[in-house]
Amino acid sequence: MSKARFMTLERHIIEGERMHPEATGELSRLLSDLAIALKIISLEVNKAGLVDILGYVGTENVHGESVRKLDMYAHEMMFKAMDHGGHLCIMASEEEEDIIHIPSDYEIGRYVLLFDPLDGSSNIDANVSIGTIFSIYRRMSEGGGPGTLADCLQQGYKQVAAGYVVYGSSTILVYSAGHGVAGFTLDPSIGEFILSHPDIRIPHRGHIYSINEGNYKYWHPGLKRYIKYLQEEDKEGHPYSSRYVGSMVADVHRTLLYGGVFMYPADSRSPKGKLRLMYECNPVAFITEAAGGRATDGKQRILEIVPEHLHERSPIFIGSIEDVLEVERFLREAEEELQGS
Ligand code: AHM
Ligand code: MG
Repeated sequence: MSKARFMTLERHIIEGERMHPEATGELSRLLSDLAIALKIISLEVNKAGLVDILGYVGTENVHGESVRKLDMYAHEMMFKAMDHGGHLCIMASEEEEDIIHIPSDYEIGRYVLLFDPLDGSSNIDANVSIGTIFSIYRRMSEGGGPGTLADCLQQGYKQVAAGYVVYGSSTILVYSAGHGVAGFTLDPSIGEFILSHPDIRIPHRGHIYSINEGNYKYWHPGLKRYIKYLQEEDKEGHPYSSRYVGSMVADVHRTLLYGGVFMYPADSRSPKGKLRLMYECNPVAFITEAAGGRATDGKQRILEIVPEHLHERSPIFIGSIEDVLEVERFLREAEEELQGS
């Protein structure tokens, strides 16, 4: 019989808490509530091909993109699972323009939840992996009243915990409270997240790059040069392989496990890139750093960016420390050349 310990997400959280006698257990209860929402979304994502849930719902989200029904469903599930637990003072979602208050008949808590309910939603119809991303902060505002926009606009390094779920060939939840990163695979037969990746460490260097190369024409010259450099064959470990799912959660998850670099850069058409700082970049940067990796906007650490708007975007270069440092060097050197010319 296998000697492996059967560790559910619930038990893992409780055991983690025992190591911090000062912990009140509130964060654990918050995460348990969250896990319920994630299981419900996972179930619905798996059913998506069977029921009339695919297709555009006919409205646009705050970024002007078409919203699909499943996005809205995931958004509502997150809200419904989290509004009444008494742990949160405020929420914000990629699918909602304004901050989301806790209904007045429920208790107000000490934590702040930001989430992207369904990332990579353009991939839904093709059965390609999609995901949910979340980020938890402590409230900054004084008193026990409703949370504020300022509670949501905190720098990423202040996250208490962050995680993402990939709805892929199986459903996996990857989570960090800052010390180490653990992955839990959903066992659909018993409806439990089971610890499958106890201590995820990203390799210092990988051999995979991940970027939407269709945008090549619009890139910074340093980035063009870097990608060509990765494709050369006379360097050790080169040429790199190229992988791009087009769902950030899936691309970041692969990068965490295998190493390499995932990039969504700024370009001449999108000076701030595409991905959202608060819902996408910060949580994956928090997890990647906790796994020993690096995440920057090409110059600055993602987790130190001071946010100004709930839905602002940021370029991102994330993954193995040596790979991210290398792309930063290419960008810097090309920039210096441009300044000097
Ligand atoms: P979404 O939040 O609307 O799903 O968009 C975010 C997604 C990311 O998951 C992915 O990395 C990126 O968009 C892909 O963009 P592109 O199609 O421009 O390569
Ligand atoms: Mg998204």
